Amino acid sequence: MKKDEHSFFSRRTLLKGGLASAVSAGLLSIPNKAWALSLLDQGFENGIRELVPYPQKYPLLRITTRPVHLETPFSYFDQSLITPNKAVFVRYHLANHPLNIDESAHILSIKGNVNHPLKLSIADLKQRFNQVSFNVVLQCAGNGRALFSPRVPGAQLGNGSMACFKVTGVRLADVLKAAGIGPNARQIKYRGLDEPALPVTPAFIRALDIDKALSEHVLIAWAMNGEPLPMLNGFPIRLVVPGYFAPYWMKHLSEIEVINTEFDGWFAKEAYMVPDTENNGIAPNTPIKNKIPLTKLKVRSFITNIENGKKIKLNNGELTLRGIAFDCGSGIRAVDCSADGGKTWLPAALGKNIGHYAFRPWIITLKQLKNGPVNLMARATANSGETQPLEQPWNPGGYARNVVERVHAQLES
Ligand SMILES: Nc1nc2c(c(=O)[nH]1)N[C@H]1C(S)=C(S)[C@@H](COP(=O)(O)O)O[C@H]1N2
Ligand SMILES: [Mo]
Repeated sequence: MKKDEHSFFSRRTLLKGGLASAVSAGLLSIPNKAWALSLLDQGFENGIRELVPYPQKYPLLRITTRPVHLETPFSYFDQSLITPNKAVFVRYHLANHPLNIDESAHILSIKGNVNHPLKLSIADLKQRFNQVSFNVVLQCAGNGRALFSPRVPGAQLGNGSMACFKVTGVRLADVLKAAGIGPNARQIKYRGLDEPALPVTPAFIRALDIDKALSEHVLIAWAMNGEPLPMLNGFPIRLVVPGYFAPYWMKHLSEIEVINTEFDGWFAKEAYMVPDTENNGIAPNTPIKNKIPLTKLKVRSFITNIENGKKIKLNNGELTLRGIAFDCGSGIRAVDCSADGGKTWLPAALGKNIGHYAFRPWIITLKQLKNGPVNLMARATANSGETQPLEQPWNPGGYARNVVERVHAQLES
């Protein structure tokens, strides 16, 4: 892994933020592997989560085997702002996902309410349309689900089902325009190559409103960090919907249909719905009157250099916190930190902006800390004005967690 973790901070930010003290406290010398291994049990009562090897991947934390669901050990988010392809999490709904695809034979068909239905090869996509690249965050809607209280059913994810990487592809809008969208188009309905293992299981088919589909940042992408997509992350092409949760980001994309109605398949009407309340929360065990689809990412931030539940050596009462923040694309305006359970907050210094849809790094050195147990918190505010709640609104799907996370540490001198 590249040792470029701090190239995102200017020298001045580093001096202000106290990188020097982080180095002398030994925080940067922890080898990634050892740290990853110590994360086997992330301490939220889910038992041990093993690191398992898969093709094109570093060992990742196993959530489920069939379908494959793997999380990124949190230490990777402290290593570099860009998640290496081999460390990017993997999530599937259906056990019959493809493991072998002939790129030269892969066809994307555009059909439905269009003037010219298209069948495009990967070569066609690359040749016929303008290529674009930018950095973007991918996050599973259930990221952090295991931390909901009361507990909710579903894959018990820690917070490692997110990643930030550079995508390269063509605009979906350009492809749809080439097909010529007919009148009264409402949505695109789309799928990938995976199939349900049983006939009773609904296929993973998703839909996106036509306005969003035609917006300039939605891509059909074939590359992640300049390399072909790893098989498990959607080879040879996937949809990229910046600022929206991952269920919109169809992997192994094979078919797009322009429709004049609202798609009402299971994965559009039953899954990924949240209560239509101000914060999408509802009291546990109450019926949901109105549901709406979960679309935009909520603002989040994480401390990446302190592991929950660990003993930390202070340096003359000082402790440097580093981390990341992101939102749905307005960008991060501020990150504030607290070491007293939220009574007082201090502003962190923001690092380099590598794109409004990307992770934004931040750093702060807290001073005059005392020995003993401490509750470390980071709270991000987006340019949109949105900020993170101190209590997590509850919803039955365990979706869209964005509470200010608490990292418990034992400070020692
Ligand atoms: N074809 C296909 N695409 C899919 C899914 C899937 O099950 N099949 N799951 C979605 C969900 S919910 C997530 S979290 C992301 C996971 O992307 P990743 O495996 O590249 O991390 O893929 C999305 N796209
Ligand atoms: Mo997901």
